[in-house]
Amino acid sequence: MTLSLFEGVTQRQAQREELCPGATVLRGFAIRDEAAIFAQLSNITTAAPFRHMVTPGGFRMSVAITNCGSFGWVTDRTGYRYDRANPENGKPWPSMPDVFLKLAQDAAASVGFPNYVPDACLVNRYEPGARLSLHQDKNERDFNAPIVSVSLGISAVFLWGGLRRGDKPMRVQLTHGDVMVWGGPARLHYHGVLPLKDGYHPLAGACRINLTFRKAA
Ligand code: MD3
Ligand code: FE
Repeated sequence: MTLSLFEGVTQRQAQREELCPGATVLRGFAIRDEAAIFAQLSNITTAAPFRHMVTPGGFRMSVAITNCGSFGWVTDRTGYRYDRANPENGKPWPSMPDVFLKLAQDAAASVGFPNYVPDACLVNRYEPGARLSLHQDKNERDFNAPIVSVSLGISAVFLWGGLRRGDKPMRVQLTHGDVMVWGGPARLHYHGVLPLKDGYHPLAGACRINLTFRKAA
């Protein structure tokens, strides 16, 4: 059966959820590129393997990370920052694949952020038990640019808080292919991820991968 134009439109709207002004979930938006994304991830992680970085407080992050793009997010005992070089080998991060850039730009444009040019893509890998405690992303120079995040692999529960750490967060299930755009008034909200449960995804295996696109410089 073919959908009428009206049904097609309603269906498209239903896949978009606004968590609050400036924060929108686009359900399944990345499915169209899933094969190309995993092919590129394999190249990226061969050149710049995932590793567990240490926070300024001396804790090993349960989430393993790597980056692509002109800048990569790094942490060590001296602090959090964006760096052009991978501290592991001193080399520049792998460049941002066209399919990543196009996906991030299309997602941003579809919720009202045209001309988005991210220069950093942080790749997070969660294995069962890995979590991200509530935090704000404020190492970027320009808070006017949105952040775009792409969830892949096993589903996770995302915590979406307010502007103060103590604001009670809402829980949002994020599944493979979901893309979120965070900008404007949502840009500095606290957020985190609950410990990942066991699971399996045919493309990602027993983990969750999250890409976050940022304008760092
Ligand atoms: C809301 N990553 O890398 S993505 C992070 O699922 C991070 O790996 C989580 O938080 C993850 O910093 C969440 C969604 C996300 C990313 C950045 C944001 C939400 C955000 C920045 C500002 C507000
Ligand atoms: Fe974050």
